[in-house]
Amino acid sequence: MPTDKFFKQIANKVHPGEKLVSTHCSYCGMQCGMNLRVDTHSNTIIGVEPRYDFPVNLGKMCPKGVTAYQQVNHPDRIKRPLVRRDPSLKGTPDGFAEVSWEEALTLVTNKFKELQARYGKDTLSVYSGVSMTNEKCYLTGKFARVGLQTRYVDYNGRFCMSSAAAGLNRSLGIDRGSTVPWTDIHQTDCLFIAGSNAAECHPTSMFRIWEVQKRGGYLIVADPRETPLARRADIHLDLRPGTDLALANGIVHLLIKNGHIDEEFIRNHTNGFEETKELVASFTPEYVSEITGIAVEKIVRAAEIYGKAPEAIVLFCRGIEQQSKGTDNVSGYTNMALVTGKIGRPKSGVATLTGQGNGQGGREHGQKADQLPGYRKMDNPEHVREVACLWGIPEEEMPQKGVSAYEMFQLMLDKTIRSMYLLCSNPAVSAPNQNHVRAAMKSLDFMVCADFYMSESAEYADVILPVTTWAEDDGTTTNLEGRVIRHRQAQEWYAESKPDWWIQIEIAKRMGRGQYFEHLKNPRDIFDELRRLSKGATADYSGITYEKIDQQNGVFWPCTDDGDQGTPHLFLDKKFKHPDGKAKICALPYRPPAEEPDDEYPLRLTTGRVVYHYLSGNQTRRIPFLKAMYPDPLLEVHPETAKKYGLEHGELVLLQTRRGEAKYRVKVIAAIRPDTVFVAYHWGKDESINLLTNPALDPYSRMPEFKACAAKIVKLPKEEQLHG
Ligand SMILES: Nc1nc2c(c(=O)[nH]1)N[C@H]1C(S)=C(S)[C@@H](COP(=O)(O)OP(=O)(O)OC[C@H]3O[C@@H](n4cnc5c(=O)[nH]c(N)nc54)[C@H](O)[C@@H]3O)O[C@H]1N2
Ligand SMILES: Nc1nc2c(c(=O)[nH]1)N[C@H]1C(S)=C(S)[C@@H](COP(=O)(O)OP(=O)(O)OC[C@H]3O[C@@H](n4cnc5c(=O)[nH]c(N)nc54)[C@H](O)[C@@H]3O)O[C@H]1N2
Ligand code: SF4
Ligand SMILES: [Mo]
Repeated sequence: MPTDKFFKQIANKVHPGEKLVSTHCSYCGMQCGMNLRVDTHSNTIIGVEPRYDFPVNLGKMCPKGVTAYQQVNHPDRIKRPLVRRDPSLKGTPDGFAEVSWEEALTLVTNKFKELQARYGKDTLSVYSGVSMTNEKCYLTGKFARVGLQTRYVDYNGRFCMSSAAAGLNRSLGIDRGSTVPWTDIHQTDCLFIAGSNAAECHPTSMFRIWEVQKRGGYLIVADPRETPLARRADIHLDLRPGTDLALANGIVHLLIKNGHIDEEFIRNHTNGFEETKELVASFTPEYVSEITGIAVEKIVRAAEIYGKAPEAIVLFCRGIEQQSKGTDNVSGYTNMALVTGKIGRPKSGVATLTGQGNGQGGREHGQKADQLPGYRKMDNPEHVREVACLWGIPEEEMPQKGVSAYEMFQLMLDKTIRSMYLLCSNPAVSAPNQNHVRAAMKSLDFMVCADFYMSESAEYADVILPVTTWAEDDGTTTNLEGRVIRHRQAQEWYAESKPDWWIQIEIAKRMGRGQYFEHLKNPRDIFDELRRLSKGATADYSGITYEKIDQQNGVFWPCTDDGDQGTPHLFLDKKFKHPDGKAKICALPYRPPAEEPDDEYPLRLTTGRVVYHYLSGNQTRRIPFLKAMYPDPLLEVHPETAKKYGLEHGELVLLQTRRGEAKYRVKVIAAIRPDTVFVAYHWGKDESINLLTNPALDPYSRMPEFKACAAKIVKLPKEEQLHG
């Protein structure tokens, strides 16, 4: 692996006719470094090349990354604001007319004011996402609470990182996704990876993962499917969906039994060991095998390898987090590191693989219903006072905390919420229990959607506001390591589109709240405000500047003053972030998924991703190469199960759960458990697997159970086969 001298930035290098703009991929939390190639005659983006000078990806990119630039000048871009003229066409892309920004913004603010006058301030809601810069995420929280003065703001991270956040906060007292920088990953002796399809979802991590094995280290993977990662693993723990907590407890049981624990570390730096020891006592390999379906020997061997490894990193992802006990799963796997003391030093620790590009930064700056910038809490009066003071609003004007993303849709159905400002998310594909969510959006009195393409959700809007893409604006994101990095504008704002921050400031002004927003003229102003506000808070960015990011190739938070270089490794001083400085080993009783298979719905359905598409698919289903590689969703079924139901590869079938149904073509594949089926969720309308998923929420994180519910396959008559 290269040394620092290779990491020379070549931003804005110009040759006649072409310049390179150093930036980062728009998609996943890896935030791979790349240069956008810009034609200087037309000032348009014409291509991309990976950056070798960014230490995370070292010149590597995945199929989504290398085609991401094709989004920017795509013919499907929305060019001007759209206003719905025909309400009867709600739920379709038709019935809109192009209008000027002035007309659109006047309509939006008049409607907002009218609804608030009739039904109170909280009748408005803001539903956001984190494929946006820190500047935009921060401003969105302020826009909702200060600009629109509503309590109802939440975001798609509820469906993504909320269990990781709740679990890490509970165990370690802080939620910075990774306790180590990514440059540690390949240097460890054992990687224990649970619920991650990294080869498809964080592909540029793979060279580091393989490197561990090349160096003689071990790879252990817990996943109901034999993903590319699992296939190469030394041990594949092929568990039943939704049974992770039993596995985690079982491994901790064995670590204790085999004496692979660090008693001094436990004594000096943790609480909760005795209760946990007692709780896991019954989680013998035999009992765990019964619950999870994993062979006893594999469980025993996995615990032995992790226990004996001098250095080890536990990695987890949505496979364990998107469950109604996702928070417990996170704390359960984190217990492994805490009882062995394999945390708080280089090459050992825990990390969640953050999903969206700014999934880390976006969850720190106050878009969440119960949270304020810097990771401050709304139920802490001191935090509320500090932020109100910094925003310059009277403390009593600070709205109360709201409800989580899925719960907002429930409030729409009962008319508590009558309007939504939606940006950077496509819940008509991504939220669970779609029948309910689509009905909620349809029931709104007035809906605004800010997007650069028409989306399944935008079809429910009354006004669509065209926004710039990631490549047309400056700003920062925080990658899966906790490293704050810079995105740079490579092209002028497309057609009449505007950045999200510009739109929110304009709306705030028209709502009579301009005094709190007018001083913010560009992303840098917003970053400076965010920085100031974060001072002294958990996610402290106060020492981070755009210049320092350039000099250091990114800055890891916390970074508390000008002289601070940032914090790549957390807890080197063994000080965890609970008030007593100790981490919490959690005693977590096992409970099954909210819905278990039965006679009527005998299969376990789990959902996730494929390498070619991103989230709701609204960005990737338009890119010719990606679409060609994976045009439609497929139902993965084990050959034994296919035989049992008489299914052929390629056959169209009906998949049903208690909440809904959809038709899929069968992909017969041995790389899945016979009792489990899998569908990727990147498609909308009738193909959406979220018509079927279970909205059972985790009690702490309010995360829905995307990863486990009961389903059945119904064969379709021959005639339907031909037409489907
Ligand atoms: N190509 C691609 N890459 C992406 C994204 C994308 O949409 N497409 N999205 C990004 C985002 S936002 C996210 S959140 C991440 C998600 O990244 P991942 O979490 O890696 O992706 P998923 O496919 O949702 O699920 C991961 C694995 O969990 C397994 N799994 C299912 N149920 C269980 C279970 O009960 N226990 C365990 N242990 N495993 C289980 C699945 O079989 C799957 O292989 O990816 C990011 N990267
Ligand atoms: N069944 C099932 N469902 C899931 C999951 C699962 O594993 N299984 N995973 C969940 C997870 S982890 C996630 S992260 C969610 C994601 O779900 P969504 O948030 O719905 O996903 P996206 O496709 O990213 O939606 C982003 C939308 O905003 C637009 N957009 C992109 N950038 C910007 C911007 O800067 N500004 C504005 N205004 N718009 C922008 C895009 O065009 C797109 O229409 O899905 C969740 N849903
Ligand atoms: S791994 Fe993630 S950040 Fe890197 S190129 Fe692929 S999608 Fe983009
Ligand atoms: Mo995600």
